[in-house]
Amino acid sequence: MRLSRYFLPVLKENPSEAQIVSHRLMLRAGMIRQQAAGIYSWLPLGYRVLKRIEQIVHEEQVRAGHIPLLMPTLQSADLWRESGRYDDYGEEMLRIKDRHKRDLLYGPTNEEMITDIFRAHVGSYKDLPLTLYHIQWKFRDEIRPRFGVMRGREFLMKDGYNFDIDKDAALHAYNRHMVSYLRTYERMGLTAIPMRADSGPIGGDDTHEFLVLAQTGESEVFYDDRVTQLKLGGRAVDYDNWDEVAGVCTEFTTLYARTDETHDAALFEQIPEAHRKVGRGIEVGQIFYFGTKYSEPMGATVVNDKGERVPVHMGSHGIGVSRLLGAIIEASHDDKGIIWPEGVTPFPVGIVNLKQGDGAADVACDSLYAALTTQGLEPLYDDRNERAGAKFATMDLIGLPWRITVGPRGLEKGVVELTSRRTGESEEMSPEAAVARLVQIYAAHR
Ligand code: P5A
Repeated sequence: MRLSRYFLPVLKENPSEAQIVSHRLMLRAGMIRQQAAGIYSWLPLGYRVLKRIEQIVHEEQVRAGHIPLLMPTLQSADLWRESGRYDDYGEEMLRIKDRHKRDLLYGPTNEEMITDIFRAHVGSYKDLPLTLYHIQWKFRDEIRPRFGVMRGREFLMKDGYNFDIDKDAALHAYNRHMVSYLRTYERMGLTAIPMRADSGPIGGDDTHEFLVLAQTGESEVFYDDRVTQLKLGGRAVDYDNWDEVAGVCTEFTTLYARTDETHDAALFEQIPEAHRKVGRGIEVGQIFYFGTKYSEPMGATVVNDKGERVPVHMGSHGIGVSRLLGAIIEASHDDKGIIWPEGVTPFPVGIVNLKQGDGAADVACDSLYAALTTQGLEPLYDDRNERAGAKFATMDLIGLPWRITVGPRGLEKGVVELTSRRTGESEEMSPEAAVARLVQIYAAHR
């Protein structure tokens, strides 16, 4: 993409409405625009990151054996009357009437709708296990929408629902989600810690939230700091192997890590003092096992191997897709701007032409552009007639992890400069070597 032809409305001034750094940087980098309280347009740069995050979520869900579909944003109130949640949900639910005076709502979550799909089409234990998911906009009329996309009213969620024959099988689905979430967040460059939590209006006893540690987080968290060192790494996990999947979950949930909702002071005291930490975290996901809470009242049953009709055991599992942009920026920025992890960056690399209009520099930039694009690494090429300082400031603000700087002086020696946004370190090398280096770096993130 050539910056001269792109739409990147960066702001020079700090927007006064933004209280936390991620919100400020998303506005300044021209990623989002607020349309009403807690409701945002996704401008091209923000939209690219959102799509990258969705892509990683899809890949890891499919890897775990989960099946994508798409349910609508609007739902019939009748479904929610069946589960009993229509009245319980309260003011957070946006209720709508159509022209026939029928009650609709903008879905805050989809347990009822997926249960309806299941009961219409599945009748035998032979069709289990089954996990369906989608990535769809939700609406919750939050009393205090704030911090930009972090607590929106309209927000994008990945929500998945498992259907299993009994509790053990459903707990395996729960564990499988935990492992797939750990992989998902790691690919985004995040450390998200599973913490025992409270289930709220979704229901059930077993639930974990995934928290990214950050001063600006809305949840208070209590943890053994050795938990922050745990990594899945490139480990291949066989999602059909119950013991292996449970083993990974044990590894990640044995050290004490809880939100204030389930905090146990006596247990906390048992952590060696040097490792005992109280902090704040951003909730980027939550998984639930709730058994037959929806299948029983809604008649989602299957015939088991003894010929009896039994309600299925279910759980639901959510990732805050749009919130993740905020969480990643909170975890990865400096005073100049955003620092995107390679896994989610809107463009893998930026090209800065120090002397637009200089024949040699223009030709070198064009051929770098073509070579990177051929390798599947579409660059953002700053081809505007601007001062070098302004071009660097824009690149630093929008946070592409790598920058190639091209200027007449370097080209005389046959070199360009490859700079890491994270470390600020630069290295001179031939344009070909710079492309080869980037291909190598990104190979690990694709
Ligand atoms: C699980 C999937 C559920 O709704 N039903 C379907 C279950 N869980 S949850 O914890 O309530 O939400 C899942 C994740 O969505 C994000 N989230 C939000 N993101 C932005 N703005 C909001 N107002 C908002 N509310 C929830 C969180 O990341 C949460 O973990």
